[in-house]
Amino acid sequence: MDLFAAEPELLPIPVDDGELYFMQQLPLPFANAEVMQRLLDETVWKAETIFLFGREVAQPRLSAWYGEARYTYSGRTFDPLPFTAVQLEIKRAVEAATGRRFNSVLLNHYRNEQDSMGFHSDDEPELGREPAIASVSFGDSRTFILKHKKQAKTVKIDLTDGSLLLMAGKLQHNWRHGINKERQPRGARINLTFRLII
Ligand SMILES: O=C(O)CCC(=O)C(=O)O
Ligand SMILES: [Mn+2]
Repeated sequence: MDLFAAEPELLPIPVDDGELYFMQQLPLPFANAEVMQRLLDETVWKAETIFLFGREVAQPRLSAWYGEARYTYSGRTFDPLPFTAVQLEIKRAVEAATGRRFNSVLLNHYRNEQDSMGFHSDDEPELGREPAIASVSFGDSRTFILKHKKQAKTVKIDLTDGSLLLMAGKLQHNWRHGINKERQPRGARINLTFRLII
């Protein structure tokens, strides 16, 4: 952390075959704890199910889809709810920080250390060829892991309270990412991934 940095900065994280940027604290008009509480209270959280070896099982996290466009992933289509006021505040801050535009958000609620996200790329056709995906985190930090698809390369980023991670360029094409369960106890974390559905 540079104590003399006057402005919060979106800094590049050097990776091969893609673009990655990180900002320690997204500038927001409310405290992180207040945003977190509103996201917990005002989001219609769902325990979605997936098919695993022919059996229907609950995803190891809660999720919600908001914004202006339908979204299909893992063979299922999700109709959005309209953006809430606090989501619009975060979206505005993310667009100012990144210079990109977004029209949808997937929210994930990791309730404790048992919740996780399997390795995947956000490469659905409706995201376009080189999608920009902006990921904002609140609450307890979790380790975001990127694994290169063709090389034995792994990048780990601690996604702390209030942070912004931007994935862009060919990153989804060449890398997978995910969040593992933790051995040590963890409190709640909410992550919002803003996307532009074309
Ligand atoms: O929780 C995270 O940081 C990752 C979320 C993610 O990869 C996604 O929603 O596609
Ligand atoms: Mn993702």
